[in-house]
Amino acid sequence: MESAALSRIGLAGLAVMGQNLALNIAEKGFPISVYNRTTSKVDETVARAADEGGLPLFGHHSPREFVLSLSRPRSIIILVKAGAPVDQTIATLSRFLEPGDAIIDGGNEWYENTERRISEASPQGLLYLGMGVSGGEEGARRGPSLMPGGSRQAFDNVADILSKVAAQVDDGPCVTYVGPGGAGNFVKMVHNGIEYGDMQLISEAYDVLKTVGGLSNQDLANIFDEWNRGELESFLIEITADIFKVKDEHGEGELVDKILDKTGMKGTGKWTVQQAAELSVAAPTIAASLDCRYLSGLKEEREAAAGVLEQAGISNEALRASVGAVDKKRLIDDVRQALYASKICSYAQGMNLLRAKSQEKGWNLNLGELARIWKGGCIIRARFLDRIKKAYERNGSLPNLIVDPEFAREMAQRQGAWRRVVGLAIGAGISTPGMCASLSYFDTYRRSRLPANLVQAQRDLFGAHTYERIDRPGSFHTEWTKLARQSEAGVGAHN
Ligand code: NBP
Repeated sequence: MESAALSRIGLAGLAVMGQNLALNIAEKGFPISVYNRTTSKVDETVARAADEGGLPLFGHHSPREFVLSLSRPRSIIILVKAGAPVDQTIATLSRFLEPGDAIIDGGNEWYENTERRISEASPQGLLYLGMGVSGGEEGARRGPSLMPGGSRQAFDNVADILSKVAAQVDDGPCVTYVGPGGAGNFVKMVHNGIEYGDMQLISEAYDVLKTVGGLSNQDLANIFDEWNRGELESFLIEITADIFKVKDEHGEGELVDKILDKTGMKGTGKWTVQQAAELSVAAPTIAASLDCRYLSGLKEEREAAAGVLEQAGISNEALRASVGAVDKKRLIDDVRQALYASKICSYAQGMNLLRAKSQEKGWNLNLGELARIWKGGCIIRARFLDRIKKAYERNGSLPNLIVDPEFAREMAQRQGAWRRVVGLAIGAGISTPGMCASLSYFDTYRRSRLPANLVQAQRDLFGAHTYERIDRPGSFHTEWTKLARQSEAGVGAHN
């Protein structure tokens, strides 16, 4: 389309995400200019806009013309590969930008890169937003969840556009000003960490139902469809049901059984676990999902290990047989409950990681509002995010989702089923690291007395690290070895 007037917004980077988001913005009635380093993608996007009924989208091959085609103050969304390509794109465009103009990086960027770019942009008077975008190709085109953080002014300049472009749910568009600095990227990173956890937990539910319950792909498709009509209703459950239905075009059976069991990853899950460790926040379910991806990558080693251990007498069949026959109907219901309870623990970990970072950085993150903007558009969108939102609305300083009265009740109702599934899986030799990590997290968190007393005693014995007592104030050190020897010799401390 020929540009008659200046565009309201620009978008640079026209791969999968950029093209679709640009078409979405144009479709919502905001004239948009687009640019890409490789100009054929500009032409491709312009052609798509024409095909889709002549959307107000204007392509530019030159960065200068692209920038000058925007009304001021200018707002440019960048959707290129994270890292150096973002710096290169900023360098290309910023030569033509003027004070008050804004750059909005929509990539999966490391939050500290955004904070560096905010300070680099500010001497030129440029505003900067790091905006998490979730929902993949379909979300970008039909309505993503948007997590913008950084300059409040840059957000306000495009708030009307973002609100229309984002997914819409019952309580508004799936976008909010997340917070200053790299808050938007950090929130997107944790979203992805939670996504790793959800996917791992679903894969464990599948494994238990298939291996212990003997369910076929058709049964699994039906069950996941049914689950998607209840408390587990979510995008990931819905797509999982669909996956079980797809036949293999190259042979018998369903495609899912022909897929190599090696999971890929791009890094945001690893960052989430690294940040959890940095902030001393326990995130065992997310960490377990990351570990599982690493172990899945060792396909050849695992095959060799299976052989060695089978020779040593560990057989899958014998382990499976050791748990005996199961009541399928009950197993399916138990797994549903175990999945739900495990999910709550995983989200509790992610939310607590967000809160810890918010406190460290002074971001003032609103956890209930973040749960709300994840209700639509993004990969972890789910019915139960509304419950999380409400839990934080009831109590903004809730220390853990598990102790919200409603979630506490739900955990209590499901813990029997949850323990049965984990116990059964352990007995049958089916690894369920996510469900086990969630259950251990739950049991560790809810027990007022842990065996940490013994660890403190050990630390004091070998390192004189001292310990506190439960019955009197102060810090204490004991000559443990000397007293133990005296005790052995019958010369106890009280003699
Ligand atoms: P990619 O991450 O595959 O990046 C391709 C784009 O980066 C192309 O436009 C390419 O231009 C541009 N680019 C590269 Br590579 N190096 C460049 C450079 N040095 N200078 C200028 N441009 C450069 O695209 P994507 O999958 O659309 O993702 C974009 C961002 O959104 C990423 O940060 C990604 O992590 C994030 N994200 C992706 C998804 C998803 O589902 N794909 C979901 C959510 C977030 P060229 O055409 O000239 O090579």
